[in-house]
Amino acid sequence: MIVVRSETHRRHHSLELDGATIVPSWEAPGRAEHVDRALDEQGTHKTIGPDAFDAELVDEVHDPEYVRFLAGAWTRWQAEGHTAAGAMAFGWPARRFRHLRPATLEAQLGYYSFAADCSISEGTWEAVRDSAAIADTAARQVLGGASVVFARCRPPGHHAMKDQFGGYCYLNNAAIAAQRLRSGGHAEVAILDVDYHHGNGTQDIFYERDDVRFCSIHGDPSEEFPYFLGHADEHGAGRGTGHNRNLPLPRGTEAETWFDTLEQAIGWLNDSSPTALVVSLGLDTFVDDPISHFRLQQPDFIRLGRRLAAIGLPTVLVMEGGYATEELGRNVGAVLSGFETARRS
Ligand code: SP5
Ligand code: ZN
Repeated sequence: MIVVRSETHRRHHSLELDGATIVPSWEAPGRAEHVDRALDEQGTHKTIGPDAFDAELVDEVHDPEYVRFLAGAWTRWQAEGHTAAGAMAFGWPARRFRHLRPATLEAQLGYYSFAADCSISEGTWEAVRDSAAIADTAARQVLGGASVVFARCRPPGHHAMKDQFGGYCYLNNAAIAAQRLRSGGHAEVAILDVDYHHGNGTQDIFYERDDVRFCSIHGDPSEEFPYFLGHADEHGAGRGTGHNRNLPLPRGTEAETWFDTLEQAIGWLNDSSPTALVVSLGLDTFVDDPISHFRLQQPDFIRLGRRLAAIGLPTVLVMEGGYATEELGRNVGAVLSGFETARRS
């Protein structure tokens, strides 16, 4: 399988709130390092680096002002005289506040984010930019004729809204891949999100569009992050009505129920006859994930890879979450080898 990756992610060290304490994020460089090592050991992959970041493409799925905000945030944070090692919001335009964009970087952090689980510091933008370019490059490889490509993105992307970061995500890598497939000629693209958390950002970006259909299987937002989006009654709006589907499941869900739900998701995505597939591949459904509560085991990831391959579409696999860092490499490797075995036969 073609794997797209880069080392720039190492410059991104995020912090997150844990109760009232700031701690190093679960979303740490070691995640990608374990994945890269495991895939190198498998030895069956062709590794390439990302093409240049395409700002025009990214502006089709994100607010250009937001992208500019991300790109300049660290410099502005320092210019405003802050000495903290990471920039993070502490005030948001919650109920009955006005949604006007404030002037300072400190205040704009709240305007352009929805959670205090990720920060911006030196190197964050470079990592975010490369991660987006990795997803774009993977989609271009598929447009060039590859049957499946793995985009080893870090930081992840599916929580990133049109103009808000959060959930360890800044730019929406899966949305960027889907947009590239659209502009490369695929009339209808399907996005399947199997991360433990709802892909609120991807849903937001395509909610009023009928050319990219989105389905997410995730922990019920009534008890899981991102809490305020991801319910079963969110079907899309305007032209996009009927093109969004959420399949929330309770904490403790076992593989059997999860794979039954996967069948529903795939059946629904196929209803509109898409010609290309983007998978938001979160591995935090793993039984030993430290922040998640589904119960998939390593062999289940082989099964997942086989099932994704059987959909039979040109596919971009985009890495999202997964915080059992030691096992993450083997779990990603399981999906990829399951996929390849099925597609060869
Ligand atoms: C891409 C992705 O998987 N993002 C997930 C972001 C979740 N961030 C909030 C997590 C809060 C979990 N708190 C767990 C505390 C365990 N002691
Ligand atoms: Zn997740």
